[in-house]
Amino acid sequence: MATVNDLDEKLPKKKPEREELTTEQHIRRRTLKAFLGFGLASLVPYGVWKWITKQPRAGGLPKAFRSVLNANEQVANSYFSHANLAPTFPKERAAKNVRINGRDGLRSALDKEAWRLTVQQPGQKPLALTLEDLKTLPKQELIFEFKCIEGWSQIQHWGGVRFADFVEKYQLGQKTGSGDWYQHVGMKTPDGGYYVGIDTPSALHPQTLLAYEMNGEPLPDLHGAPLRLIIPVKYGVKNLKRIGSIWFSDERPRDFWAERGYDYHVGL
Ligand SMILES: Nc1nc2c(c(=O)[nH]1)N[C@H]1C(S)=C(S)[C@@H](COP(=O)(O)O)O[C@H]1N2
Ligand SMILES: [Mo]
Repeated sequence: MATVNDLDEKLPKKKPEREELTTEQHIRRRTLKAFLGFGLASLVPYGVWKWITKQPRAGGLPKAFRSVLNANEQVANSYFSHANLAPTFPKERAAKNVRINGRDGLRSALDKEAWRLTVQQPGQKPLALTLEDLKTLPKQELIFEFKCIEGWSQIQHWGGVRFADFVEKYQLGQKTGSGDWYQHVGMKTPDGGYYVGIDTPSALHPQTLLAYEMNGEPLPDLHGAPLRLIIPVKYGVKNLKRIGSIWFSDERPRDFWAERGYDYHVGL
């Protein structure tokens, strides 16, 4: 499914001399873009539409429309600055029967004792971490509305460690010397059957978790035991279950659903 974020690729490429456009011309382009965006938005399934229109407002427009206007990769990356937190809910609102969706990469058996989280980045010795290693970091709980691109959403309760804390503890993500951040984080299941690519700013968002608990209990297998990604600034597809390895790079990692026609960023 094409999403409104594809819009930029469909519009004529911006000319290098765009600095010389008058404000008037800029506004006209903006308006055209927004207009096309609304047109495309009308093609989304009703459930998704309802969800879009229910969203909190940002700058006078529902957030999803706002992101259509911001639909260029660079802006999208900085758009979810740390000030933009997904709404959270009291524990009692969290679903008891948590929906299961997607079993790619979960079909083979997994020996949880032997499981390790492998972590790689260029020029650094790979790490092989146990769940106990991760549990030495502060536990963070999050109750938020999980959203699947297929049109359903559910308030869910997750617990784990902040991705940002993990990165800090193991000194990951930044290049030796320059201190620049790698642009992307890749993740895949131990069998390689499911994989995602995340832009580093989204991975470092304070609500992004490496989760090992659901409703206060260890993760059930089909929800991604022993460790999964919970990333509220993205649709469900990016919330990889059963993480086997994580790597940092400037090359855009392969992404299971992007390879099947979905937008790469699927940001919210
Ligand atoms: N390994 C793996 N992770 C996955 C998927 C999958 O098929 N395999 N599906 C994704 C999709 S589309 C969604 S909506 C969420 C659903 O998570 P849940 O089953 O815990 O509800 O997991 C995501 N992570
Ligand atoms: Mo999904």
